[in-house]
Amino acid sequence: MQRTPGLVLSAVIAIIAVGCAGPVTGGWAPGPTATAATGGGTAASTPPSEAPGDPSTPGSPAPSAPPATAVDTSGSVLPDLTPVADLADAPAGEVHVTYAPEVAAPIARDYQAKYEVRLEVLENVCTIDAANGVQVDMWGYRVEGDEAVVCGTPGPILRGRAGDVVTITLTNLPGNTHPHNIDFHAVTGQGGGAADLTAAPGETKSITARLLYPGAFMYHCAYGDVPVHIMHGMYGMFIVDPEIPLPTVAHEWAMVQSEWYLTEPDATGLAQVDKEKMTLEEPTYVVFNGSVGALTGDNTLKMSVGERARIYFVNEGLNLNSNFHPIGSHWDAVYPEAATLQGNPIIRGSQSTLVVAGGGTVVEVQAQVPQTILLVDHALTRTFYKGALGTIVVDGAANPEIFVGAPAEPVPSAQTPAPADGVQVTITKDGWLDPANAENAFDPNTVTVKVGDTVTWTNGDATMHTVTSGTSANNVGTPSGVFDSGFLAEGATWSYTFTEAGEFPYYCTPHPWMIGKVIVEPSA
Ligand SMILES: [Cu+2]
Repeated sequence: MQRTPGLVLSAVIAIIAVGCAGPVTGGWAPGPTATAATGGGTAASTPPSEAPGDPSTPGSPAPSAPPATAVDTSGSVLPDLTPVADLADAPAGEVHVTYAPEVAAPIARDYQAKYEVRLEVLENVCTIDAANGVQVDMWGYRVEGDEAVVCGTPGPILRGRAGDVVTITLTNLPGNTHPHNIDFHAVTGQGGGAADLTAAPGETKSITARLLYPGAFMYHCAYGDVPVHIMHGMYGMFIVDPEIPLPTVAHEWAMVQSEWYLTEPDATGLAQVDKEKMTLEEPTYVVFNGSVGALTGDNTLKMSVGERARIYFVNEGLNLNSNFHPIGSHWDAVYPEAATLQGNPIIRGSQSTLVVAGGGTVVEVQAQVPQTILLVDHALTRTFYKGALGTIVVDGAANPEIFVGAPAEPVPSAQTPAPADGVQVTITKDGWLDPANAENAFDPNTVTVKVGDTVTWTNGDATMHTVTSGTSANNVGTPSGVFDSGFLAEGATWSYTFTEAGEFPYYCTPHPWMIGKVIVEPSA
């Protein structure tokens, strides 16, 4: 078992909690090397010791002028700041807070303004895996007074514009049991505001901060044992629009990725946070927007052929990097690290983009053909076994210049299309959502046929499922390799002809609590 070095932990907590007005002493001192950067020179003007000179003249000096490709970071990329005293209030009606996946309209005004955001801390028991009835003691945030919101993970999606001044007020509700705060990665100042926003239950604190850099930034609680507070769900996103707005698109959405490290749930379904799993970086769940299914089924994202969508994405961690990928599509554009400042390089037409823990990205999808795009972390055990799945349902006209599918006839080897009077099994609508109903997700759950008979499954649900031979226990499926339909979209059918007697249990790969069985008797 790994243990947190107590000295390091307490030092981190001390710095976050009280800030550090003066030089840091002891083990946290940056050391003599830190002074090298203050000498007025740049790295490029000092040839590295291993720079090649003239090999015929040992010790000959390297060129003294910087190479022509030297990066110039001498100029400022910050907005020309309008003095705070001269700032007008943001226009009435301008929206600065929403809940994921919705984002506020882009802030496209051509001047800096000031505005206020008021948030509250929530501590409530909330469901994070409806299909299995798993609940956690969830800590998070909501907009002040928004009593319709009882589960605060992820916290509200904030939005402003580079150069704006935002006053953020945080109230820790009186019924809560822990102090909390917020470290905004969008904020320049001690701890991203965490020290000054630390509020005990019943307290209210405020900061006022200038948004200097555009992008999509994480925010999170940074109180006490910070990993534990983040693990309880205390995080969100702050979108800062650049001074020169990004191009207008048909849809903008917010997605966050995060991990839950949990014990086995008790008889009521309540799981506890598990610090050992957290320390080992072995999450129980990896999810988008806080819970399993937050972006699938009825919660799917939707767009039409010809439209373009932009996703603001933050990887809240706690620990894992994300390998963000759209199955069946591409990132038509990526703003790496969510650094949307005008002039930064943009990648066009990539497949997967790396999003570090505590970082973000902005990606754009161009809808080319009707399909269901699967949004995944392509470390795919996180998607197939731990929940990291979102979907974009694309409607519109097919385009055979781009894709011609044959969804009704996947007929390899022993599989043949079912006769009209063959045995039919339906994947029931929303059957997978209710764990108590999981054995009715395939209807009928058990069918008995003779050798040579064909069984046809039809997906009557809006979510993709599979028919995969094998057993499933504790939500871990073990394929037997006899048959596997692959993903079946809504309305799709798939058939398999049984050529041997026996019992053939099966399950759905992304939802392994969905189970069924085919009993094959010898033919007469
Ligand atoms: Cu907290």
